[in-house]
Amino acid sequence: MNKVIAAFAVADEEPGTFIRSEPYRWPYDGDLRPENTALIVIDMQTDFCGVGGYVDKMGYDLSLTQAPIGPISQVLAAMRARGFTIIHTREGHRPDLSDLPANKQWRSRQIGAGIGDPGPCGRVLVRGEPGWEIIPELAPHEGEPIIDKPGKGSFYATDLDMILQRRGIRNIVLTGITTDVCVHTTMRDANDRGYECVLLADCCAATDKANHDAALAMIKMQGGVFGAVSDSASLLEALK
Ligand code: C5J
Repeated sequence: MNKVIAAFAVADEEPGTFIRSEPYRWPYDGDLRPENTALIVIDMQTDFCGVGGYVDKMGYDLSLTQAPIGPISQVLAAMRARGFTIIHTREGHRPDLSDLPANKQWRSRQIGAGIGDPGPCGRVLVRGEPGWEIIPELAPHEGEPIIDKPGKGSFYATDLDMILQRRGIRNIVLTGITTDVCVHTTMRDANDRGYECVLLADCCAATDKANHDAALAMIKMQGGVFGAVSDSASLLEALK
């Protein structure tokens, strides 16, 4: 990580718990506790990182979207052990496709991965199909909410905001795939809703490395226009 700000130089002077991140140490006020902070793991489904899934059918390099699996596992274990709220999301559509916009289906067919069409992992991005399942390595534990979303953002047409509000969550740690699409859409929306967000760079990936890098750069503009960017090692260090 370049240009790490002097997070720990002032950490002794200001009370609180902070994660080393850019462009500011996160959260902004040091109020980081299991009671007010959630980890969201976005769309770690076979369709986005497994052989025969949606991303594979589109012809993208699966090693990119598989890379965050290890770092997310570590963060999940550490945050679970400390009692943080853990939330998983899945992108997918009803089997009758009544929640699939016609233009989304049309575009997916142009690139050879028609949503709702049969594929090696069942019907592409359809709820209940093998490809739609969260990968076993990151399987949700009993009691961890799973948000089923028809779109890219995790708030649109879901009860995510209600669940976060009921639990008193105000900080969100974002992980998952893909950085530039579902993770970014969720982060932008969460930021507008007043949540304090950090994205863990090595716990996210895009189908194109340049898009991943650009998505990180966008967050860091304007003093952290959508929040901050950190990584798994910095989070684990702060939780020690
Ligand atoms: C995409 C996602 N990329 N989970 N979905 O279509 O980012």
